[in-house]
Amino acid sequence: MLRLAIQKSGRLSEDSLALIRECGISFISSSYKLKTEATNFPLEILFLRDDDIPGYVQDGVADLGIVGQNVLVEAGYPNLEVEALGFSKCRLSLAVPRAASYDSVESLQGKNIATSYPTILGRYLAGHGVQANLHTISGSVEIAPSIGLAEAICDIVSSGSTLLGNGLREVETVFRSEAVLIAQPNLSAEQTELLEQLRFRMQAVRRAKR
Ligand code: PRT
Ligand code: ZN
Repeated sequence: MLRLAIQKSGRLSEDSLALIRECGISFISSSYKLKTEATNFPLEILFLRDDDIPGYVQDGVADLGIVGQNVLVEAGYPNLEVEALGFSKCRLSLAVPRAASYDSVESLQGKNIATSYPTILGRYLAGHGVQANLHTISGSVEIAPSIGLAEAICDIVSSGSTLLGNGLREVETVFRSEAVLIAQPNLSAEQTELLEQLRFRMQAVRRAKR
């Protein structure tokens, strides 16, 4: 038996459920349930907040998970990744107010930057020799410059319309992300065999879409 954790409700949920179904796995899902069991594969599905998924898989509470690489790497468990899934593609980018002067990442030296991704951003800035003051906030990062909290932000971008709507200009891509399948490090031989079956089916689903 394998326990797979997926996001309960959010941007990953629909595509995660669709992928499991496209792998030929049947289950009954209802929006209020926290877990469900597949009827034709030894799989239990847990519905969780995406931020909790890397930790649960690292600890073995869940055997597998589907989560964005941004959340996985920020949580500090990049080595749990076993398969890139090709959906929920986005990027973590630095942005500044449209009118602000900006030449390169060195322009951020000594500045205040608001983000929900202090680990990934801190590593990026250190790699460029830039020291900045990171303000970690968990949501509505894009309003930070207009309320005087920060001179720049670092947040997830997909179409770019949220930045535009808040008078911000995207200046650097810090990290590219997509949804990935993750697995706990201590699967039994039997579970590893099931994981390989699942990965084989996931790869076939992706190939069929190309
Ligand atoms: O409740 P829970 O904690 O489970 O969910 P959540 O609110 O933390 O996450 P959710 O559902 O918003 O996102 C889940 C994952 O989807 C993220 O971790 C990313 O891997 C991926 N993803 C893909 C995105 C986006 N695209 C995205 N556009 N996550 C967030 N956004 C937000 C972004 O934060 C910004 O506010 O959308 C806005 C920007 O979008 P554009 O299109 O205007 O650029
Ligand atoms: Zn979350």
